[in-house]
Amino acid sequence: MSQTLTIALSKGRILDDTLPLLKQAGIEPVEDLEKSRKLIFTTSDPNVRLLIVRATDVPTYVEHGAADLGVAGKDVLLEYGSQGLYEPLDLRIANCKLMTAGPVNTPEPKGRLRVATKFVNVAKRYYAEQGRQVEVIKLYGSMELAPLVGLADKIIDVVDTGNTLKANGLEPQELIATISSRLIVNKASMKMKHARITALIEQLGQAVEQRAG
Ligand code: PRT
Ligand code: MG
Repeated sequence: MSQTLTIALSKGRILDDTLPLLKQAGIEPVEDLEKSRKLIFTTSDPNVRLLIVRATDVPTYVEHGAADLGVAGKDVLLEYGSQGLYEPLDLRIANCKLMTAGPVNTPEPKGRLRVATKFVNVAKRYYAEQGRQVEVIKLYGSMELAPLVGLADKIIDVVDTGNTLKANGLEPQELIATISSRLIVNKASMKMKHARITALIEQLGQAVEQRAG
């Protein structure tokens, strides 16, 4: 049986920060991924290929076994629900915080809170735990706009420097979760390709430790 591995990644910060870790594990793409429009890439290891997918689609590819492994933000995993996946390693990259945010110096509305976010499941769970009645409004991006035009009272989004919030007159409020990217593994692959995958997890774990200094 072949021990070919397929790894799903998204372009941008996750790719930028994952490539050095993969390199230490002996896996390097044979061409420049950021410059290419291709979506499947061979690597220096003839038994490893990389798939480029949207960040939010990584868990889907891995859960269904179209990829054996993937790298996804914990925010994406909290929203997707990770019971169908293994999450063996915190890569400690693409760090940020999942937060509520609202207009600066604005009191909470009296009635039901309206919250705009792409993290609908996270939002419902978060406010349900607090026993707060909310209307969750699904958006796909540019969440910061929603409170400015009266679509919502607050947003839930990932925050890094906070500059995007600030530029839109918003302030970070409640911390929902501290976020980093995780290695995720398909459950069947973990059984069928156990030796190869555990070896890779071990190598990546060492690369993470070295990077952390
Ligand atoms: O961009 P696309 O719609 O394809 O998907 P995506 O936004 O989910 O992907 P990508 O590549 O932008 O993010 C991948 C992962 O990086 C996320 O799932 C997070 O786990 C993590 N991450 C780390 C971030 C940020 N930092 C971050 N700052 N993801 C998004 N942002 C956004 C933030 O929402 C804000 O709009 O970047 C903007 C700038 O942030 P500030 O606070 O520094 O201004
Ligand atoms: Mg983005």
